[in-house]
Amino acid sequence: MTQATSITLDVKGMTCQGCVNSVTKLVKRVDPDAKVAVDLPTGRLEATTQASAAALIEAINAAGYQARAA
Ligand SMILES: [Cu+2]
Repeated sequence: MTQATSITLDVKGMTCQGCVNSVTKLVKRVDPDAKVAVDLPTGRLEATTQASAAALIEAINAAGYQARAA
């Protein structure tokens, strides 16, 4: 088991709470145990997770948002 780390991403393309929920679900699909906090105005996503930043970015971008390491 790898240790959970804190990952911060900048996510563009989120416009409403529905987007926040969608992005949160995308992260949890990669790691069901992830703790996710999204700030909609800044697009800042913070996750405590065993997943890699690259895996989260790939999942989020595949859904049509633009994520990158903050
Ligand atoms: Cu939305």
